[in-house]
Amino acid sequence: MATPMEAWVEEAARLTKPDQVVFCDGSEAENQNILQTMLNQGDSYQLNQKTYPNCYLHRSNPSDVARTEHLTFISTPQKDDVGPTNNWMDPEGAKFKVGKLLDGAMRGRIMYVVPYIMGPAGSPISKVGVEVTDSPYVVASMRIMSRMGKVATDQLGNSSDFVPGLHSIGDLDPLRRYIVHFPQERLIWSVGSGYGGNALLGKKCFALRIASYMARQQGWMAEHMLILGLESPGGRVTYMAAAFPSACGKTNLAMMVSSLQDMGYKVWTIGDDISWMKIGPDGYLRAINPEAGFFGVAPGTSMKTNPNVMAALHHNTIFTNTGMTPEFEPWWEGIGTEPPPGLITWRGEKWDPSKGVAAQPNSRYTVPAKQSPSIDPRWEAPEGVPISAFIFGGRRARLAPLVYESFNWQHGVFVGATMASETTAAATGDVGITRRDPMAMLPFCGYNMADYFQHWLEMGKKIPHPPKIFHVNWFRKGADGKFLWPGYGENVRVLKWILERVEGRGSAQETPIGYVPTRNGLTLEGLKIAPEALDELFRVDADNWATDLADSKEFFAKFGDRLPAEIRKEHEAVGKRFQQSVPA
Ligand code: GTP
Ligand code: SPV
Ligand code: MN
Repeated sequence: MATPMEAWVEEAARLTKPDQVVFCDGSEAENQNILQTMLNQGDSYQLNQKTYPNCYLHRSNPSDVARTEHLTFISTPQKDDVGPTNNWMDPEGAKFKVGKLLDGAMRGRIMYVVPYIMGPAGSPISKVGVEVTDSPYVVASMRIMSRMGKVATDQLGNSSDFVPGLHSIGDLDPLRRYIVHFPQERLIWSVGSGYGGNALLGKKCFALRIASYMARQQGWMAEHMLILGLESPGGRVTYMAAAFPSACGKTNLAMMVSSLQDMGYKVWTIGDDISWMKIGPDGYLRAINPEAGFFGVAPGTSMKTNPNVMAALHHNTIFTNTGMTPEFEPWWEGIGTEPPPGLITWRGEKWDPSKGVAAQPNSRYTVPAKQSPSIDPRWEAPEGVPISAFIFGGRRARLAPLVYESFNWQHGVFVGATMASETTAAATGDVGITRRDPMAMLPFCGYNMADYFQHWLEMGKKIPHPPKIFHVNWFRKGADGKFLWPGYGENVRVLKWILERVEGRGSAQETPIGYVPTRNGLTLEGLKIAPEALDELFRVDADNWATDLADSKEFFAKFGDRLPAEIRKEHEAVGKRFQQSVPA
């Protein structure tokens, strides 16, 4: 008798008609084979094996370098169940339309079957997925990003409890590219892209879109959040999870080298992108990182900004769309060295400064998490780590202060729901446009966001020791257009204040938007920053906030009656607090 997994694989093969089906076991020998196939396809290069052992560069199709949100769909019978922020297709129509593109898509190709676990093997919070794909690059990447192969097949056994994902690169034509989720069937279909979140189906498709839908049904949370541990003097570690939109600093915060190390503050990494959380027997929200690797933004990564990841990247790493030096080493803008003579761009051309950047702005590295010197000894703890603080944030050049604390859970949910950020290169489309992005989940919530806010409100009532909720902004700019805050390793100063607030210490002053640190609340020793810059960093400008409240009101109106009354109440309350506060 075929197992449920084998039966589904057979069905997928009947549709896509590959020449051959290969079940992956995750072994090193198999990996070397897959990497060789990648090299044979001509879009990948072996990097310098002396300085970058077992490292590769992959170039994706130039039309396929980021998530494509306008081609990403949630497919449910009722359109209203996906809400105004998701693209919708009816399941029958989607199966027909995308089915036609998948029909025979793997002719002449190998179909790899990739069983994988999201989360540590054996953890009660982990889940199994099975991706079939015709891309060896996807197989090699999934091997780094998840627990892949035999370990997953063993965990699954004869069970039908897995999320199937059917992926084919198709012909890579954006006109025939679709990423479709069927949350009721817990099924993913992706065709026409070989890049990141479009193709590594365990990541955004399963661990966020499908998992967020399951989490609401089952009373847990699947969030676009990093998880870090802040060690304080004496060695105690306090865990925090932070949601920032794509390319807004999650990886960098999770892996930072603290500038307050001498004072005894150090940051440990659990995860850099996704958090799955369940209420533990101790009444705390327990978080695991469902991933096993980091798929991080390369440009801007250097020994100065993120030495931990730089140390991790020198072996067993796949680089995607970075530049390459004549010594076969990866190179990108902001790596900390001058562009060397003979530099090759991500498109494979000789670099010429007049023609722009050498590395694609969304070029990335794929590296095993355990290679980071900052990896937390508890990063694979099956029960997860207890979360004491949630941190929301984004790129707000003018509005949000460096940090503020919400008054309570309900207000904190409102703070998350009113998040907005300037768009980045992580998705196709314009860069630098401010858009609403609640909880950094706008592109990743697998159902109606009004129901998602309701789920957050309900979780707050159920968690005996709920995390305190904060908001940060590393990206505020001065009149000269430059960032006011040095960011990166200096962000630990903000984490330290957050820790103090969690512990009931830390000095703060009340403003209409929440508690902001007092001038001596934030540890500034050893930091060169002008007092005027600090004034601007903490300024809560009533006019700017009025404009933003009008904008979020318009955004919330899209949800109609489905929007929870609590969100509307909090919206009115902050407006009132501004009216009552005496202008400075
Ligand atoms: P995804 O992987 O797309 O979800 O992104 P992410 O949220 O992990 O963002 P990441 O840490 O990769 O940072 C994205 C960009 O922001 C990089 O170019 C970083 O150099 C830059 N960045 C990160 N942290 C800071 C900071 O504190 N200050 C400033 N100015 N830039 C930062
Ligand atoms: C993001 O865009 O938030 C990422 C990269 O983490 S991707 O895997 O492409 O979604
Ligand atoms: Mn992300």
